[in-house]
Amino acid sequence: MSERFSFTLNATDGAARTGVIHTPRGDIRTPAFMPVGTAATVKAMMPDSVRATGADILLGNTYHLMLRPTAERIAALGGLHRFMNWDRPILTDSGGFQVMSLASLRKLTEEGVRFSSHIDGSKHMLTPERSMEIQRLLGSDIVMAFDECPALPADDKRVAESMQLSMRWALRSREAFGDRPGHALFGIMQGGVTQELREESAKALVDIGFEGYAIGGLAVGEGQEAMFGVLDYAPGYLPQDRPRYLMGVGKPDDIVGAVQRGVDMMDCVLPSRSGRTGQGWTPRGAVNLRNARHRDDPRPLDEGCGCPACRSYSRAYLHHVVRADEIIGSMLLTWHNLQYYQDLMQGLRDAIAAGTLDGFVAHFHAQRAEGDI
Ligand code: PRF
Ligand code: ZN
Repeated sequence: MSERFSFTLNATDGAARTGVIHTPRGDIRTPAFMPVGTAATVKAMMPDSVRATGADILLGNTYHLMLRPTAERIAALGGLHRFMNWDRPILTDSGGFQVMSLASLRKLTEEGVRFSSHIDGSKHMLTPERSMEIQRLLGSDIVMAFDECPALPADDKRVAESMQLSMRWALRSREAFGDRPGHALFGIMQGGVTQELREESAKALVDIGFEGYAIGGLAVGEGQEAMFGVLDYAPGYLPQDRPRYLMGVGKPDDIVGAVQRGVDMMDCVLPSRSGRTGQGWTPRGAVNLRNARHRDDPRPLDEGCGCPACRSYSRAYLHHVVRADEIIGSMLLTWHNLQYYQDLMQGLRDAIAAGTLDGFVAHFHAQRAEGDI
């Protein structure tokens, strides 16, 4: 087992890439989808089950874990991997983005963000230095720089000032992170949908130097067309030999479009969260299992899927347990959705390796156009 963090690029197809991120806790095959385990659990899933879907890495959240059960408590109990019984790589987000969407009474200064907890109203401060400390206490393998992400649309001045603040915080994150062999620090590009700001942000990050680079500030209300517009140029500003992570994306068609444009890693709550509301994702699109049309349907959700929900249960059963609010409904649909996402990533990796990504993407869109049957 290599004790260092490194990235090997194995093949490209157009702008798309496939490779492997090596970490002391195991390899991450790219393009990779990271299931979200915000509160030290991928909701409704056991860790072995998450692994069985093909996930190589999970995402955890500084913001949630610092509030409950606290980073210090997790550290005293042996770190996040041991605490949640997941021994493979974990990437942790740095907290700023979640503070802006969840906390109240936020006050943003050069120093950091002061805020009140959404759980009990208690007051806290996050700075680049404190975020690095929390992510170290958690034992995160891939640590994210502390940044600020403005909601779009926002005027250019606000987006520029926010990006420049994030770049000063990126430098402070790098300095506070220190030298930690086997652990990686990723910088986060900001700049909204403005090409000059994206370029300026990328240059600032590359000057500082990171083990990987995230594209932040997208999927925040700008729409897919505008997001793809940014992804047509933004990955090109980043070093070829480092992983690129698109934060908080997305729907299956967002993922396919991002991979086509050179993104290596993504995360999203969608497969797990929508599984808990009765939605199942298949090659033919999203299926709402609450719908009465499934009531007498003996067929599986997706004939081509090997997950427990599809191998052993009918649409009629899934409809019943979702309607009855039974816990197994969330369990089965979360498993299925994570399986669908991981199968999609495997398909993308194989197609890039074979040089057949265009054909794969054409088939992906054709199947969705047919709709659920
Ligand atoms: N920054 C951080 N986390 C994030 C984002 C960001 O811009 C996004 C934007 N889609 C999701 N999660 N730190
Ligand atoms: Zn399935």
